[in-house]
Amino acid sequence: MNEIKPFSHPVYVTRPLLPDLEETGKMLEVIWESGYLTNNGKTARQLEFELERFLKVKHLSLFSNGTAALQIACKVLGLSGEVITTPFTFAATAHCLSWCNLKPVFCDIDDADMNIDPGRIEEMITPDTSAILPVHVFGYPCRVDEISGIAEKHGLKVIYDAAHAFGVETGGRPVGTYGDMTMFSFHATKVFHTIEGGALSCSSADLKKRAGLLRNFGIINEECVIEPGTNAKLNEIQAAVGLLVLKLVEEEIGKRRILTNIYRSILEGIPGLKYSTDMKGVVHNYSYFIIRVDAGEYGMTRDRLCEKLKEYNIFARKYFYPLCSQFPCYCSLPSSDPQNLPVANRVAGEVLALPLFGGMSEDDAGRICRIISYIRLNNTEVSHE
Ligand code: T4K
Repeated sequence: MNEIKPFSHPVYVTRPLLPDLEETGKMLEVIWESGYLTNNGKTARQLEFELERFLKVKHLSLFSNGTAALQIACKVLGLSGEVITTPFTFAATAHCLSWCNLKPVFCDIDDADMNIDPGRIEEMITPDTSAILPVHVFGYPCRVDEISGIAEKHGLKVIYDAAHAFGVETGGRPVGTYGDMTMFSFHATKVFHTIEGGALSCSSADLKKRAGLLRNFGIINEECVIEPGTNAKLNEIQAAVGLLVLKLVEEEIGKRRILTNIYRSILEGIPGLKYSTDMKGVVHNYSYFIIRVDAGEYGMTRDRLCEKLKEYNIFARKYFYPLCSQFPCYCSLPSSDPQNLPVANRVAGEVLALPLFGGMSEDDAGRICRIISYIRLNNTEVSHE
């Protein structure tokens, strides 16, 4: 195989979807004229309305970020004691529990979808368990029906972390309609974003009302503050960016689908690499492209491949290594014992998120695959142009 040159520019795991600057300027002019910059303004209310339509959910509240939204969901649902969650997720999932004085209890994951394994949840339940916090990791939906069944049987609340699952549907329903509350992240690295931001989809108007109160200090009106809330409001400028990004999001998902299929078709021929495919009955959003490296078969560990890719200017990411259960703040919890989490510990050593964003060209996706193949066959240092 001919030598392949590194990219001349860094290729990151993702790049934010950027709306037209002139159009953004026009939106900002309107906000400037109004002199109204935050506190549940007109633009934020419009975005809330449009997202309810887009995500096909009835009661959606916007927040300053997904982490704050998760914390507020825990407060609104009055959780206490222990919450069963996955260790294979971003730090925010476990941290939101700690910030609410809740104890994360880590449950192992399913090798197939890398989500919490419903078959392992019941054995993690104790008299102190108040809820389950599953994550639709990389936008692949959890086994929601099994989770609902367990929650109902044991009287537990369910909050879904759908940070990666904007627009995803399963079992003929949008992900935001499962569980008591569902959190979406609108961080710049997400398929849909408001630079920083997030939302809660609530299963009732009452829950939405309470979440709205808590994001604004618990203020009912100028003379009545009903409970200790926080400040987790989305401002008007970020809401305006959200409205513009929302117009582009379907096209973005379409481009990512094409790139995903290019990755799949070329990587299929490389021994030792696995990747997820589309699931029957699921509307996907192609938020991440994850490969799993079998070191024995591929001839190199995931860590070595990740380092080699950097020599080609490709900045893949080891999402989600280390596991939350390996963090110093959680590693001494009984549920963090690697013997309790054999699948998660293995998977965390195999995964690598390859670059995936609409602004990437189809040629770039093909070239990344060829580099991955080349690295396998030529385990040597590269020469830069
Ligand atoms: N639950 C789950 C399952 C989550 O994944 C997350 C967030 C949350 C909860 C919490 O939601 P938020 O509170 O964030 O709304 C990134 C994101 O910062 C984080 O939001 C996201 N998960 C996580 C999976 O990815 P890092 O530490 O990997 O970000 P960073 O800065 O290394 O960015 C990754 C790459 O993206 C960079 O190499 C370059 C590119 N990038 C990044 C930014 C910020 C850009 O090109 N432009 C940018 O503006 O966490």
